[in-house]
Amino acid sequence: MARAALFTLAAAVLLAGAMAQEAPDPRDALPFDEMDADSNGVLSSDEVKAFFLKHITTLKEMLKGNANPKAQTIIPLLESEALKLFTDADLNSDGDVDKTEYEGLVTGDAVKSFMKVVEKEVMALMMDGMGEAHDEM
Ligand SMILES: [Ca+2]
Ligand SMILES: [Ca+2]
Repeated sequence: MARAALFTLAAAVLLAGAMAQEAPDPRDALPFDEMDADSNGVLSSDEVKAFFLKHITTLKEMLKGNANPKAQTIIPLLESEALKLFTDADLNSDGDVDKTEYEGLVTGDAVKSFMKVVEKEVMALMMDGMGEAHDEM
């Protein structure tokens, strides 16, 4: 299950990249409606955290036992980078990311470079982890 969920995330990121070479659409990886858990039209930092925690927990399970030292450092890195993206996106600093601010985020460059890092690092670790997993079994 965990593996399937992470594949969904990775696939969404990769698919977004594959669909539009230079311009992957971050909306596919960060669906506003899914992140807006209470459907009030704005993303609170708690909702953003919950969204990433859900995916990061999955990622943690995937990388458990991964011998690559990066497997241990990538989680807090992704977590802080992701939260920073949303802190930066909150242009009027009211603590929430509204639809306009979200549009600014998903059309900006910061989220694109973040997605590139996720794509590259996570996929590399997953490939690595699969080899390790077979060795351990
Ligand atoms: Ca909300
Ligand atoms: Ca705001």
